[in-house]
Amino acid sequence: MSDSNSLFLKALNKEITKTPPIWFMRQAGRYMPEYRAIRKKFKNFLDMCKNPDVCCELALQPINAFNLDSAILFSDILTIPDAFNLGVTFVENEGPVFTNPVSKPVDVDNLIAFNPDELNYVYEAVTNIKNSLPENIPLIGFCGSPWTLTAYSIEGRSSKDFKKTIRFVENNQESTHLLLTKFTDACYLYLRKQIKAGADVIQIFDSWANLLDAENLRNFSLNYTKSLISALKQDPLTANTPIILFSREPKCDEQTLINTSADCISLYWDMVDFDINIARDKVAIQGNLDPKVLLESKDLIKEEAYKILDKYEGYPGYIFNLGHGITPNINPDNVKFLTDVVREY
Ligand code: 1CP
Repeated sequence: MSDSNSLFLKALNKEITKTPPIWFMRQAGRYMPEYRAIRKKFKNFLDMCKNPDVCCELALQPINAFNLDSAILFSDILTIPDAFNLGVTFVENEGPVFTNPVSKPVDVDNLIAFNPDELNYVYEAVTNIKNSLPENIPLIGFCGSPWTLTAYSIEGRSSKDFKKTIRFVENNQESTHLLLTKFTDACYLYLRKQIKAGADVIQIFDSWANLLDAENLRNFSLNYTKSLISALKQDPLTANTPIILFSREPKCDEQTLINTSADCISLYWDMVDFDINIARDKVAIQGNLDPKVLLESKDLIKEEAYKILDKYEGYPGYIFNLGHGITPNINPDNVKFLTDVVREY
């Protein structure tokens, strides 16, 4: 795909665009009636992710409904722990539950070797989606950051504070580093295959970066994300694929995020003090409307969207997005309205 045809690729290339490209984190999901209609045919969410034709249909739903500037692969970040045989299931109203989590250091030693071909269903979905999209709409592939995958794999479920994970990390630093290394290697092989299958852009979700203090953030999260990005940038097959890093409320400064060598930083909704003058000409910026705004009136949605648009106006490489994913309680009409507001700004 040539950059000239895609607003999104232009912005990732740090160009000023006439109107900011727009897509939404979790743009496919339970808030859409057409998603729920398909979802109810599957008991287990992961079974749905393992069906490439269904993933293709789901990834296209928001493109057809809102005419967005990018599609994102329909899958989940927990496909990698699933391929490590940690027994990932999704429990109704509870989220992910691992039947076989990492509980002690020996569990890390005994992990099976990651075989990227176990996730062929993901690469097939990528190819199907890519073949179904208009030529000028790029496709984002993704993975969880090594740290975020580690947190779920130790905790065995979602949690507000990931206490079990924090305790494990404090008591077993060496094993934690080994687990992070295994996930970093797996992410590299996984993303490489997504790109080979047709992904135009990669987003790395460090959704639990907020659990770590400044020193641990560097040790357990950013260093591994940086190695992952570096491996992709050194590989001729993946070197030119732009990488977006979403890091939730990291306890670090702007330059530290820029130093990961990501091409774009995706800002969490409350990262309002992030200084774009430090980031200018170094990275593109994506974000960061508070998703809760989409629960409000149209007037308020417009007002809040304009605050964001005013703030980033003229920034070389700005992509409009939410500061976290769309939640199931959001009305799709408001998503359509917001898209129009951004386009007409
Ligand atoms: O039952 C259902 O319908 C499941 C809901 C759902 C969906 C639609 C889950 C379960 N995952 C997904 C898809 C998904 N997940 C996508 C593709 C859809 C799109 O973006 O259009 C992506 C990119 C993800 C990424 C993902 N999964 C993240 C990172 C983004 C973020 O929100 O920070 C995380 C943390 C997950 C884990 C996950 N998957 C699903 C749940 C309920 C959770 C746990 C969230 C938590 O711990 O609170």
